[in-house]
Amino acid sequence: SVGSAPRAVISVSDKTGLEEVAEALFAAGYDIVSTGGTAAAIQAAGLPVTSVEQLTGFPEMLDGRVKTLHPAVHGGILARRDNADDMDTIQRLGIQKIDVVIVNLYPFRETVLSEPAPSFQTGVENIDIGGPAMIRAAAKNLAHVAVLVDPKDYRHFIDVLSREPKGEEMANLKKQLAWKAFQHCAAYDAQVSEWLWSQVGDGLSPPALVVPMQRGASLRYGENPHQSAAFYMDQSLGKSGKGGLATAVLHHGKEMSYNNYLDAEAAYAAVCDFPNEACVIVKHTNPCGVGSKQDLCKAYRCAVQGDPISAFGGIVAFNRTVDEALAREIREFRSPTDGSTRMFYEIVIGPSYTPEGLKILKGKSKTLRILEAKPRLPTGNALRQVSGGWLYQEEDALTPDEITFTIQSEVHPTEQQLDDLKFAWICVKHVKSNAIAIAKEQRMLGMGSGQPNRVKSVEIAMEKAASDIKGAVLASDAFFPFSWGDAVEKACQAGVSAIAHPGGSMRDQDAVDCCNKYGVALVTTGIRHFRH
Ligand code: 93A
Repeated sequence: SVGSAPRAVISVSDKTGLEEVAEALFAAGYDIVSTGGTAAAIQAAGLPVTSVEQLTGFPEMLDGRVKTLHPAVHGGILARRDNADDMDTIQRLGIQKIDVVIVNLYPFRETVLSEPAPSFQTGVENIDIGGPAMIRAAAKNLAHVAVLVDPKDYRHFIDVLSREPKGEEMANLKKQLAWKAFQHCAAYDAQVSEWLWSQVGDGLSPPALVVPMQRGASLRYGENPHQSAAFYMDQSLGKSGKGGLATAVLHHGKEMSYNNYLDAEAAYAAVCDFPNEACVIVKHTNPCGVGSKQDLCKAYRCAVQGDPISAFGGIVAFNRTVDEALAREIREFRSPTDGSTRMFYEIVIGPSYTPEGLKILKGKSKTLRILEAKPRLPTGNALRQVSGGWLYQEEDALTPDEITFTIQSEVHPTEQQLDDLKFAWICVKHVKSNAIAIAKEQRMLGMGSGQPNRVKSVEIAMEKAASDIKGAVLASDAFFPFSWGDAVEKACQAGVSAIAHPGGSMRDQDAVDCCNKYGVALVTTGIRHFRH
């Protein structure tokens, strides 16, 4: 029968606020049509409700797969009120128009993420079909139909409905509800697609629209125990063989923590920047030991000796295969400051292990995490969060090969010094600003990081380099604002033989004059490596 009262269809899995909105619609003179569970809840609240079966003349069937998928529902939603043909058609077919659609979908995401993981079939059955069809139909007919997908919007809708049910405010609200409705369906479909992908894998050509983030393992906690955390995998990178931590294999040890991921990333990014065999040891995302030697065992020893106290409990990264000899070295090496204690590490990470090497490393400790990761390639993109948004930048992917080291001083650096400057330049790129690295013979002797004033970073780096500083080189991630009596002169007086900085300061000439006075070589790179 074609009644004259306005009509609302309500079909919700999340029944929050249901009673309130149904009551308000009833008070405004609406007939309410509902699916099984929703109708039962409305009835229980003491309100009259028509079941969707009564409306369609069909029972809910196929275990509820087909409930609302019927012309009596969709014709009623989609008919254009200002189109005479549409109105004649539905009248002839005995279909009554539907003015309000309140739908939220099967809790797909909650279901597939619940523990223990549900079966594949359960996941599939939780894909809502009829709900999105109604939401999309109502949103398309936004000129005439209001569609609500979020209980948080009920209150506002009820207010506008009671104030001016057919006025301009309601017309605007319908349009806003429509965009939200499509957003709701799009997010829902993305979740379904992601889950299916995780179940069946890919193998097809990538879809035009890539949903990049895949929630991976939950982590025990974040930077601190009171912060919850998770790893999100970038599908486009992880599966394309570009490597990175998402696809790294954990051969042994405790599960990876949030801080482990951060530190492993810092260590691996740094070590993969070195063209020759290298070892980088990281503590709190800063390289504290770096060595590059043809013999990887030597590189490792140099890295530890650079700062054994900091290296203790650190992350050790290599850019070449970890073999038996190296594994033995890592297992046995004793702290140079305290010969009776073997070094302890959180993680060893490298591109590959020989079977023997892996076996020996596993014997070092039960907890040592042994990670195998494909050599890290620049991801191109770097995202960081600030309140209210995201900051995007291209990753700093420049290596010394792509940088011109221009000599500014009277004294020219020797080949060896230039090699060491390039080595120090890679180190400094991976140290937090203000960053200073002091190096000699392809090993880092000291670094200063994260100081708000550059001269302090220089002092810390010099203190760590101690007496080895004579003849060493120094790199600075940004130019020296002052030289005389400041960073540059202090380094010269301490015995540094060559210095690299980007240049670009108003007082660049002071740095040149100062180095000339002390007979130190000075080069500029024209490239800055801030790392905030
Ligand atoms: O299985 S469905 O895809 N087939 C349908 O025709 C259908 N119509 C509504 N799921 C369908 N719904 C969904 O049922 C709604 O999206 C809502 O989430 C749920 C409400 O069911 P109940 O009222 O029985 O709790």
